[in-house]
Amino acid sequence: MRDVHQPLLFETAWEVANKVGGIYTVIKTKAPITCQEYGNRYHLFGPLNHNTSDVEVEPVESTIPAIRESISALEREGIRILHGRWLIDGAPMVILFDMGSAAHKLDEWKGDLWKIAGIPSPPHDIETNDSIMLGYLVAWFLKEVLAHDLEHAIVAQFHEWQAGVGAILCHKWKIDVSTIFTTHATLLGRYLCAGNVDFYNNLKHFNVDEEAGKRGIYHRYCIERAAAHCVDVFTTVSNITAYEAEHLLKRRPDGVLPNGLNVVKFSATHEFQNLHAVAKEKINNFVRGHFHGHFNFDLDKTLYFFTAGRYEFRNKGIDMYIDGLARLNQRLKACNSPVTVVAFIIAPAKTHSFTVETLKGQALIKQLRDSIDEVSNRIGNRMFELLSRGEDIKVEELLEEQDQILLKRRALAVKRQALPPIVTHNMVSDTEDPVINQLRHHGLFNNDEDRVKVVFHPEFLNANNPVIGLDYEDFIRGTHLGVFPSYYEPWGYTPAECTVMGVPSITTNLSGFGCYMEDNIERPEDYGIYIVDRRLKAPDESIDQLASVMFDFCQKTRRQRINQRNRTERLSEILDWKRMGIEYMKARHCAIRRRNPDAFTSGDYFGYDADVGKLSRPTSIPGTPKHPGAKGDELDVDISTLSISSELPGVKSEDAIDEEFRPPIRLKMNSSLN
Ligand code: G6P
Ligand code: 1S3
Repeated sequence: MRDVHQPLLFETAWEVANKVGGIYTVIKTKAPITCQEYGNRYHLFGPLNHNTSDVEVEPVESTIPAIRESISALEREGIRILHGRWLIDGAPMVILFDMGSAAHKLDEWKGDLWKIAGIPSPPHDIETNDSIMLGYLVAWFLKEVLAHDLEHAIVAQFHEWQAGVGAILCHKWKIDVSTIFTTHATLLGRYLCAGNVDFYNNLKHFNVDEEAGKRGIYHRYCIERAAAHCVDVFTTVSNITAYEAEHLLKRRPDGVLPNGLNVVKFSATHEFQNLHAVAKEKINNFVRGHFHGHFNFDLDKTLYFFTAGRYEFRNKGIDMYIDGLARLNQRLKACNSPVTVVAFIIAPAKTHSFTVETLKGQALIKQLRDSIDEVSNRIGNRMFELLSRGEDIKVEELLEEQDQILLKRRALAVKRQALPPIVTHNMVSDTEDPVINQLRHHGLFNNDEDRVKVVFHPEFLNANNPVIGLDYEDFIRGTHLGVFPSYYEPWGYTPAECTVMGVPSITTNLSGFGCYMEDNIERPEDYGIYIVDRRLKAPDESIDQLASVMFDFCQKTRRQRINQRNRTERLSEILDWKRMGIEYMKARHCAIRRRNPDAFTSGDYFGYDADVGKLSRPTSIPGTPKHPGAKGDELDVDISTLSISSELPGVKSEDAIDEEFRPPIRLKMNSSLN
């Protein structure tokens, strides 16, 4: 019998060493704890994409004979494989398949998939073709490993529908591996929500085949649904997606594997506050250039809000963010607020390049800064000369005429009539762009009297960007509030990333992250996690709630903001993979047990301590301590004892396993969601 206590673990995802979206973050940030648990028994399967793997993966030969032999077996059939160390924390081993080298098998495999699973695949859907090739290569490889390693049990986890074919084949080919399929969203859910559908109220009633057919994704949907049904353990990333999967994929997930982050703690507690100040100064520089000619607001009283992510206008709540900003603008204007909000929207769209106006703004402000530095230098030298000779300084003579002219020219150059642009790039289709149209609809044009200014940056950030020269992480640090009022968000890494960097954020009770925080913290808002109700409120009310949260945030003093950032940052411990990873362990144990029931006795340890309840309010609630000497905002519970409530089986006796499913999640929904 194979050793079930020291199994080999293989995880498959399209995003292994290949960044597309959130799953890359899951796999990458989870690697350290999985490597710690499995050591060299852990491997990741993915596609070989030279653009990324050439810089992210160091080719090395495997030290494990069964892996080497399996690689050779596939290579003998013409498959090109890169085995190497992924150069990230934990340095896991990856096995990347060159899809091109398997193309000669594609037709045979497509026919086979139809024959054994009844899953069709149209000829020109490249993504589906790739997922079929990945699935067949992974299943083939696993068969080889089993043939060459007779010692270890194997657990294979498949992420998202693109990896689903491998799960289906493990079942159909009766490969002796314990399988887990984890979906990070459902295809239908994403498509339905992006349209104007009252999704959550109708979840139980959709004719899923018909809806998938109407959207041209029936074959992909078949892969996803079959994978969910073929595995030993089916999981999603949040309760809300579990509910969705139950109705759209027709299998209730066995458990929820919430997403964690690899939390890096600074040795000095206040280091992250210093980093905020440094990054904010860089954003200030951008703002000076971008708003030149209309820079009539005080940066000391300016707050930076942002939303960021995949450009899914409705799903990611960009529509609601803009609606909320419009109301915030009215309210700040109505009360003559001294505060200005610069609201960023960072979501990649099709663009040609930066606009000349955007580049010019940064160039002008740099020129002004350089000229001032030159002139100050000359003045300094003059003063030094005079004083070293014991002469007096006549202040009015320090600035020479040519320098006065230079500075006047620079000052004239930064004047302009046109308003500061609302978008930094030339869009491929400006007139049809939903963000720009919504900004136009609300008249958010960066007028001088507006208290809310907007900047749409339709490209992800990086430090080499000539306009906002900051990596995404540094940019987040420099902001004051992340705003993510998503309608469809299985988890939502963006507010979680804000949290671990001590930046407060707004999320919704339709996002996995928001629900998780609501479930685990008594008053999330005290920790800088604001949750807008998009379930029970009509859209207009939700927008009002969002605008109120933003308005109230604008009333905070600097001291209160600093205090709140401290609390937010402390929450990072509950988002750490060290805690979240436990759910992955449970899922793996459960899969192994289901496949190998005879290998366990009832006393075998798989348990984790039961749920100990919610994180209570911080002791310094609300806001800044008002009295000198008031107690700080330490947590009054030991958060290391916190555990999420998961009904994943695996902790009870074998008999109980199948009864231990999570009870159906019943969301209370308002009927007027749209
Ligand atoms: C951090 C820095 C402080 C700075 C503050 C600004 O806490 O350590 O030196 O004053 O950020 O906070 P604000 O919310 O106004 O950007
Ligand atoms: C999905 O990526 P998305 O942004 O398309 O997976 C992410 C990782 O699990 C999750 O955070 C997100 O909500 C999903 O939507």
